[in-house]
Amino acid sequence: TDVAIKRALLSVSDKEGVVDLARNLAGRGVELVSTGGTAKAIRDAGLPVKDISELTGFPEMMDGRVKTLHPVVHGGLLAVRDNAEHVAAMEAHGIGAIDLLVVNLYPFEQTVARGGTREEIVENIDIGGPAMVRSSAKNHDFVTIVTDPADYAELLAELEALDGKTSLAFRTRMAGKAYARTAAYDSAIATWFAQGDAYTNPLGPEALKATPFPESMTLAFAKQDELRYGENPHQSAAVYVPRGPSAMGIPQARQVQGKELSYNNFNDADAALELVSEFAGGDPAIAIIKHANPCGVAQAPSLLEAWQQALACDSVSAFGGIVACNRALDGATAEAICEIFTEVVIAPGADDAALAAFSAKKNLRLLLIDALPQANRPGMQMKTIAGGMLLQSRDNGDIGLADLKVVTKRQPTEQELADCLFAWKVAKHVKSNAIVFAKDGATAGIGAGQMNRRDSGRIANVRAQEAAEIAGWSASRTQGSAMASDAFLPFADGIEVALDAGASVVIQPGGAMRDEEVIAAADAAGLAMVFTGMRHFRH
Ligand code: 93A
Repeated sequence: TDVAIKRALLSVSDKEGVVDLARNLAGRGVELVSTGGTAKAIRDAGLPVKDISELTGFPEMMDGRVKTLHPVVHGGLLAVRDNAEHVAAMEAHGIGAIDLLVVNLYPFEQTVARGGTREEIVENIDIGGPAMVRSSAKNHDFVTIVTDPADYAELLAELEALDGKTSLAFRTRMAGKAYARTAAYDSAIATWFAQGDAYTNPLGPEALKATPFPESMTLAFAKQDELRYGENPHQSAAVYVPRGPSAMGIPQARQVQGKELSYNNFNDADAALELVSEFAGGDPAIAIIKHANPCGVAQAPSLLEAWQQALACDSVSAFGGIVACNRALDGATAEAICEIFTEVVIAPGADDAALAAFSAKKNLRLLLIDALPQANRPGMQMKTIAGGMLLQSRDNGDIGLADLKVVTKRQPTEQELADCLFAWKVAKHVKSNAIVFAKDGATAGIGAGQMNRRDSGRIANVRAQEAAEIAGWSASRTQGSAMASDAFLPFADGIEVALDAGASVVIQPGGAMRDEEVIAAADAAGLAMVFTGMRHFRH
């Protein structure tokens, strides 16, 4: 099953290493055939090479769109060498066998990535290349296909070891790789059509609405980094990025210093970044994240105050936390952050004083991004389940003052409404069931991830009391706070949670069967309550 290489066709866009390969092949007495640019490169190196047009009897034409699409090429690649009929057809039509195909495709992905024009992108859809790749890979019993310059060395080692031949094992492996390449290539093309880039795709952004879940999704991502391990040391993990344009996020961040990012760092840093992005363009804001949940969030006139207020919410949990800011870091804030052990800090920039402060903490991972991701951008979220995958559009739901419906007799004050909206933004980023108390632009207590809403409320309350003890405050910051609940309060006892904590106003979606009872309980206690009409489950 070892097959001798007597004739090779080389047609590569990425010319790297092709001349050295050609030299080695020629030295072995392999006849070389090639397309325009590749033939020129080989000829310029003083090596003998035949033009493809000599084989086909046609010039390369139509801007190169038609150069190898010819029976003399595909017959040479597809003919089954030990099939008498195939051999007779080759003889009858003057088709010579091609034993080795070296092809890499027009740089479609790179053309999209560098923001090429629509014409450039379309012209970089390779037709003849993938056709030959697929022909050879199908006929791997006889033909060797190499699509990656990184595999030239192995090909030569194979020829060296097998006296000018390749093994079936090698050809089979390369054939599989070849189909993976053409699949990814077509997927990138399909993704470009589906993404509806307003500038380059004639379908515009409408294309995205038409195909919210492109079939090509699973092939639309490229591996960026292998991680040391996953959520736990016995799990493997990697970071993938879309092959097309993507939102700004942790994979796009520049790591200025610190240890390598772990899987959990990525996950937590993402949660932190998404949360502060809710405050883009607003006053300085900071979020501290632990295990993908915020343990303190604050917005204040200065970043330093925001840090102090966020930390005061739960300084115990903040140890080893992930910190994100909605603006560039300054020296005073950086120094304050350095006072406690912090795993990751992420911000859209840092001044020299901040960089100097962090540099003293060698292990702290500092990530800088060009801009915050847009909180209300469209996008997908995926989760695998046994036997399949769930895809949903991301939770980009956004409400403002105008969306709030006051349902109690007492109208909330302006300050209470501001606290409500702040608590609501944070609750959106807390795992369900989520209860968040907030006052004066800072979280006062956060309860996350409990199986019932009352427990989340209790935990938020206990945390707030502990924070008050640590800070030496006379009362917990939940006194006079807003309580946000990520989903409706199903029973009147939800109001008791608010009262226990001393909250004065409640923000929740509303829409429970017992809304009337819940409203009555709030009225009886003199609480104000607003409905958002929108839920923010997060699991
Ligand atoms: O435009 S094509 O789709 N039509 C073809 O017939 C064809 N044959 C090879 N592109 C075609 N190719 C591609 O040309 C190869 O896949 C390779 O990427 C490139 C090499 O061209 P050159 O040798 O002229 O630089």
